[in-house]
Amino acid sequence: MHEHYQPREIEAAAQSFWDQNLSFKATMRPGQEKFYCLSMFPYPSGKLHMGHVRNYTIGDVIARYQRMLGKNVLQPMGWDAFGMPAENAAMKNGVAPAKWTYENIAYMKSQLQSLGLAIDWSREVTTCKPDYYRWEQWLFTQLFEKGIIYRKNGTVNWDPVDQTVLANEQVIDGRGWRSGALIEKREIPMYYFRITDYAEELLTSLDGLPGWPEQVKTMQRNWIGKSRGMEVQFPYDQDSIGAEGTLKVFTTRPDTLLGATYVAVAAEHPLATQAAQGNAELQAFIDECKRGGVAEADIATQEKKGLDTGLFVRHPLTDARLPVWVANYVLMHYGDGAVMAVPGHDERDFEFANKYQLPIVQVVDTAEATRVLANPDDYSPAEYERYQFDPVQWKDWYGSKEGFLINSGAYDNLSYDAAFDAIGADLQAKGLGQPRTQFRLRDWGISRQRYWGCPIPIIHGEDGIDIPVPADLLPVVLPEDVVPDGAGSPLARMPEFYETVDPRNGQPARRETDTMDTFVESSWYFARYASPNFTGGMLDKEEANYWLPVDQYIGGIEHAILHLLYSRFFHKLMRDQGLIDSDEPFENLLTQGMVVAETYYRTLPNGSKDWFNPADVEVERDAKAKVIGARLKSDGQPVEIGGVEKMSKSKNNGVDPQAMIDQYGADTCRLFMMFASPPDMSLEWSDSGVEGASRFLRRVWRLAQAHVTQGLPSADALGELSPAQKEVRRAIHLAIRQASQDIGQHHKFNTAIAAVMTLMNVLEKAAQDSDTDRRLLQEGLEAVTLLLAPITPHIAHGLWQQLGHSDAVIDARWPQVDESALVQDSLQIVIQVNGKLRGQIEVPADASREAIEAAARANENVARFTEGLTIRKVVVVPGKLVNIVAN
Ligand code: ANZ
Repeated sequence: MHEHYQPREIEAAAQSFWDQNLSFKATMRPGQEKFYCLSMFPYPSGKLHMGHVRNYTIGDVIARYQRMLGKNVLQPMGWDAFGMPAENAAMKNGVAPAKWTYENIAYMKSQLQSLGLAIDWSREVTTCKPDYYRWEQWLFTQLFEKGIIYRKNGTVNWDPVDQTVLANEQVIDGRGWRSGALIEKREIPMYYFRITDYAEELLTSLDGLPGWPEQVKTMQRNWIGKSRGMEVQFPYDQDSIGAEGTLKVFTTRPDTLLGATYVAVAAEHPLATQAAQGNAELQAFIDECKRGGVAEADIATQEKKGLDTGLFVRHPLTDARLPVWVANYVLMHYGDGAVMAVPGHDERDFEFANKYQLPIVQVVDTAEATRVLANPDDYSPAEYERYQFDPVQWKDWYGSKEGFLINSGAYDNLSYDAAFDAIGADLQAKGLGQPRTQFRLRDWGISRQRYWGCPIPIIHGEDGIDIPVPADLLPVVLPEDVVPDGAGSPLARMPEFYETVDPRNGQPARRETDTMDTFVESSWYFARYASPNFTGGMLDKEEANYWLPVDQYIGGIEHAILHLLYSRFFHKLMRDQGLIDSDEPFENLLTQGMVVAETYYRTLPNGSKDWFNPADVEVERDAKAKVIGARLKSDGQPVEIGGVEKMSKSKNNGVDPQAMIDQYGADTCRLFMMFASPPDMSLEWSDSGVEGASRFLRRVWRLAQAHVTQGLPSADALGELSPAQKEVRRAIHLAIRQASQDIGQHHKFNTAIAAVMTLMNVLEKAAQDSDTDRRLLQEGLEAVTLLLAPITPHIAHGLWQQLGHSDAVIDARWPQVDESALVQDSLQIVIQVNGKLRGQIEVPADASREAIEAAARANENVARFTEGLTIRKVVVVPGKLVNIVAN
């Protein structure tokens, strides 16, 4: 054993031991409890960043800990390998996306391996390989035949110069990111997953996931967005529209029907199209709306704009004539693409009505409104005015269902629920309305007009029929030697790819050249890990049912909505396909916090900021270690301190994990990450924190080394211990108890590590004279090794051997608390007189209240501070303190 801690050697030895012994190869072991621990797989972008390292370390610590609890652990890893960055890199460097991707994978895999993760690499899954995506294509064909996948027209961003479809993030201020051309909206045929069929189940089964953060479940619920409401029909005013018919709207507030003062339709709505004929101004406005972004968030915040169509509809209950407007805040693809506008109670309608001088009628009186408006004398005129007209005050009433109807004729004084039913019944009787539940969730369009993705397995017959590629002709292989040039999809220009024959009749036919959204691959990889090399189908059912669901899933909060929702959806699709029995993929979810670091910059003459990497900056501190300034190392000149931010390329504050691993070793890196903060909180990068972690490991090594070089103590029973020895043993078992609670119950690795540090302080000071002392130190060092084993597995591997064990520490059990070691013979108790600390006494641990009180009264300090006073009361808190109240 080296005298000094040498991580490079220790880590290489441990890793080669694990490799040679296939230590992390997982196999089904019926009868043993399984634990499937999964971290979200990386996109192979080039090299690992600190967020990856944190994610995979957290997962690894949990996996190793669960193994020490005796479970059969599976921890796999793979690559989310399709995606746009590979195409962008290809265009920049002239390298095929496949080559770039495979090279990145090779490098990042070596980085992951250097971290010493307990991964079963025999299960590695790479989504851009045909042996993976062929099953995705197979599932696609099955779902297409079932009608769960269908084709319809969808709107895309079309770049007229590059002649290509752009992703939303490639459109900047309405222009193509490369060409700068104004983007047009185009309708093209695309394939959709009918996820809306599963909306209700995706919502309700969230209730069966107690192991998920509440916040994530709320985000999913909001995304699915279930609204109970009514479909209301407004009959056409025949004079203006010139035809019979009704305008359908969806509303969640039928109780406000009498407050509807106009109706608004989306730019794409048929009534808008009709009105625009011969109305150039309206047509221009409609075109402008259509050009706008498709993102809902933009629509919610943009300035409300509209135009009167000159058409009217009739109010379904009062027969009043209501004008039809085209408004930019009405979405064509939500509800019926039209709204009944109630400016008295809907914020958007209110803003719009104010702008265009449309009538505003209040029909629900909330308690506050009632109070203010009914007692004008209690309020200043200004206040009273505000309550009537200030949008901020109105806002409190918008959306509020707490109130009673007013200005609603026969419905006056009804509550929300009563009005919903009464108005609903009257509408139904007239055939002009019915209750409807509506989801915000849309079907999932998965067609992408890109090259580097999984080909959609459809053949277009000459008769216009879509034929799913038969199973025996799968996979449809994506050619890998293509370098895209940014001008449209290369596949659409490759006859050798798209020319094929119709499987029904052998006639010439054309293959679909779109590829799938890369979210599809990441929606089922967790299931493929159960049987990654299975060639008989998508999943080996026995393996899948043994390993799934995932017991612990770990990843970034940025995936809280789409990835998790799609994975849950796919799990249910696979279940309904008979591939798997469970309903949900992830039993427990841990969303890790961000990795953040200080930022530094200088402002350039043009006002923009030039960001400097923390590694290139020297921080100046005052005597109290407070940061007072920073200078660039290269020129010694000051830089501004920009505050702590998420590590990112744009702020140039990323720290390369590889440099840290190379300098300090993987264990230091892992220890720092786990010690600096609990996994769900953000972690601030700090050089001194890394130094501290390294120092601690050196201390552990040094103490063990000193112990071992004296020869290991005998393994005899400890026998009778002195009070000091009892204290050492108590410290050992306190640390075990603390670490077990912290890790087991709350994933609080940071406080578990703190407990080990406390124990180390005790062990370093403990006597090492007698054989019993040395046997105690052995017990203490074994505890330190075992408690650190999930976190710093390499040093633990080495220490365990040095401490005389022939088995590997990965096969050791998590240490057990010896309750008897926690029992104290005597306790230190604090004495207060009138709340002020006046002394300490030592009493037997089992002393009665009376005995403790007597000992306290007998204390000489107590006598001094109570001299001349009368003791009124003595409060005894057993095990802690005695407070003597005297005056
Ligand atoms: C009248 C009303 C009065 C409304 C009121 C709200 C408050 P959620 O809950 O998200 O489902 N709406 C309906 N279709 C729309 C569309 N295509 N584009 C924009 N807005 C639309 O929202 C349902 C409400 O959103 C509906 O209820 C409708 O406005 C509006 F005090 O009808 B409401």
